Amino acid sequence: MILDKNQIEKHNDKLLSSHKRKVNQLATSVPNSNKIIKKLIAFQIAIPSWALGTGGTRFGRFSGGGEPRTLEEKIQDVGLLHSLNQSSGAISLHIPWDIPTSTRKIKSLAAEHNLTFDAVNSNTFQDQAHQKHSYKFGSLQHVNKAVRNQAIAHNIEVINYGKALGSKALTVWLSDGSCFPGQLNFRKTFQRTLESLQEIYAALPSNWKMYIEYKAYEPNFYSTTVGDWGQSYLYASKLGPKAYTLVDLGHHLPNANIEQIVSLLLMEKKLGGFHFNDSKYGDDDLTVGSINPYQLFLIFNELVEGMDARKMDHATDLGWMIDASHNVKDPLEDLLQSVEAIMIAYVQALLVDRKELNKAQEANDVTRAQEILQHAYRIDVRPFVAEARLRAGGALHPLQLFREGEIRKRLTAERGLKTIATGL
Ligand SMILES: [Mn+2]
Repeated sequence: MILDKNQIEKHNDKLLSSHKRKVNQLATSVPNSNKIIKKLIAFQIAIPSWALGTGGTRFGRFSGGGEPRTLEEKIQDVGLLHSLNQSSGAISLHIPWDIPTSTRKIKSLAAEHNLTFDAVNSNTFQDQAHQKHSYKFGSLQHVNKAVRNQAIAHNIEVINYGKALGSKALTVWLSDGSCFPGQLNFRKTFQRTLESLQEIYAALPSNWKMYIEYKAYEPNFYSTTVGDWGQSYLYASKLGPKAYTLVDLGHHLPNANIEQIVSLLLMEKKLGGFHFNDSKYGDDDLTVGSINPYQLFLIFNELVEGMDARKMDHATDLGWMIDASHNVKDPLEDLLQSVEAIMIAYVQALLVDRKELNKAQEANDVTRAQEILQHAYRIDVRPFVAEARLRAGGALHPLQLFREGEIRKRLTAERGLKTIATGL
């Protein structure tokens, strides 16, 4: 389904005068508003193919209507999001869930929707039909070299699909670990995993990055082989300059100071990118900014400060991706909310008075430092985010247009009520 440009224009016309009032008012109290809006237009967030269908839990899954049944339909859904917000210009694929039947056709379909292919993801946390060896006891860590070889070959196959599509990164998330004390020798497990990763790294094109994602627990409940940022950093450092740590916001133990982790990884040139989501308890996969928007702002505060210190390009030097799989919301509505939350946190971080904050920090003025941060956080920056969308050709209020245009109803009419997105 392609959204009619007239529909977006009609929607914008209706909201335009009230929007202009708000954006002008905000611009009077904020310096460099045009520069900020330009940065917002450039900032794109990749949508994962697996977030387009309703997620499930181990207890059940309640699918909605009109979910994408094929890779083509997933691309169309991301195209739809991108036409609404002009900030979702990339899709992140998961192999083998998203193996293209024709890379040429898939590439041209993506181009029609102005989409590029972000990081490709391998999958060695499930056994596939016709797979020779099982990953029940791990993949890249497995005690049997034949199992490790199978997992290595799969990752190289994923790189090859990515090369054909124009991706520039491989994300490796391992469910490898152990459920009981004594099950594994930690040192041997680390060495085996490192050797496997080295073989994959050797197959990486020169202009690619490899993201090593970590996760504290689940599906293993005693140890995880890439369990935290320290372990990921260790692998990434030993692998070489193309290997980076990937931070998934939901993959920490409760109350972890993620912004501090981000700051140090960035300083060490080992932060590769993000999987955005939100959580209250663990890897909850909730909408970005739905539980703890202040934490998201604090993370962006470190990102902007750290990237500027290294003169990095905010839009292109790190990988920005969403990773969520919610159970109760319309997935497209959820993704619109998530992208909006990311944009809001980004602008707020841009509005932090860095000079003043630095002065307060150097003077041990704790109160003043808090005031500076919270001042930026409490500015309602939504008019800037909307203005960026307007200038880029998107909708002033994407969610409203999604509902007014009855987009889900139209998708359901087109695809059916009982559809299940592939891969979930
Ligand atoms: Mn993730």
